Amino acid sequence: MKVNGFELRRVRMPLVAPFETSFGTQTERDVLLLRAAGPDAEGWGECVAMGSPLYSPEWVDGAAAVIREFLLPALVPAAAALTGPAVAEQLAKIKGHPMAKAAVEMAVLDAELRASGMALSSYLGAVRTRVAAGVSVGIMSSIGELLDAVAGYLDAGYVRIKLKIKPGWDLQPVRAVRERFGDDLLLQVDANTAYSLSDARQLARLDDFGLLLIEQPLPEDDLRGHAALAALLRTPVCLDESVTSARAAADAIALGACRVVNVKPGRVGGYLEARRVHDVCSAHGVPVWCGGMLETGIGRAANVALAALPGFTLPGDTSASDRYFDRDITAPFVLRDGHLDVPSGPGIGVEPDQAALDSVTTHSEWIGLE
Ligand code: OSB
Ligand code: MG
Repeated sequence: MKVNGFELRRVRMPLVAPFETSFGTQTERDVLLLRAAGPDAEGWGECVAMGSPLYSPEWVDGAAAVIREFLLPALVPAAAALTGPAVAEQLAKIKGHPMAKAAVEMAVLDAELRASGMALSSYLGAVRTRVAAGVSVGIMSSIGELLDAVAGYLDAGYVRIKLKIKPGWDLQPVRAVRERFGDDLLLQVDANTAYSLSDARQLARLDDFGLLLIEQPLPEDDLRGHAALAALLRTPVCLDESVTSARAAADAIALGACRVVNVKPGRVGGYLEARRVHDVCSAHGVPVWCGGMLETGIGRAANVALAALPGFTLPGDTSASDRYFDRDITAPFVLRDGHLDVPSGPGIGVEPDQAALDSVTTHSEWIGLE
């Protein structure tokens, strides 16, 4: 499929409430969107890099720069006949920048699938038409505020709660949520690398609360530390930041560093590598779930398609649009009985609402592929 060029669009969307993690507080989502355009179809990609390099080394301005200066120019020789899988091949010689690469691949894959009339979910191998929705609940200024937020999400129908934790905000919020909502609540925690192995004794106290998992307690390059910690905990260790590829997932599993994996397509360089992470984990009997990066409806549509693969046996952080934004840039994803429907139209199956998109766009540029 021929691609003439890409529109890079920066959008700025206020979050419905501040989202605090161990690495910082976000009040808005500053997102980079890509539109691949060719004579046969156009397709959308969303870059999940955040405003600052606090979750991973990428950030949105840096992603825009690498896309403009290196990634799109590397596609030029293949622009007359591009496919989703060809994108990673063309970009392989450029080191790093998985989130930027993932956005480019997603836009091309979406265009290719729209041109051929196939849904991304079918292409990836989905086995479900709807996926169970969990929600990631930020660090709050008080336990009361946290309990009110969790109560609201449970009323809305979310089937699993993830609490963000950090040293000083761990046992107390977990205990409070367990006591208030009971032992049947599917509950897990995410530390975003905020602990060290010397915190093992404190983290082992979480074992009393029947958590589904503890996500990324230690730094991303500390697989041995996670393996040592996993041996000291009954709570399963899940990795997020550490799993940067299918190979990294295989290594982590072989080392005993995790029993569960959070799959984020941006973090691993795209939906095709995300499927390989899923495949490696499934081959080892390791359950996976789909993480989130506060995506707009564009990225959410693709995540929901991925989450419909057979190995995604745990509820993901694929929440409804209104958990993030007053107005999404696509038709909103809504919770029905605790689930989101997997889009069934061609490609990612959703379109941006032009008026909504224009109202949040802060910058747009066209990059032709000559
Ligand atoms: O660690 O999973 C994470 C959001 C931004 C960056 C990292 C993470 C998160 C979340 C929210 O937990 C997931 C979502 O609802 O999109
Ligand atoms: Mg995480």
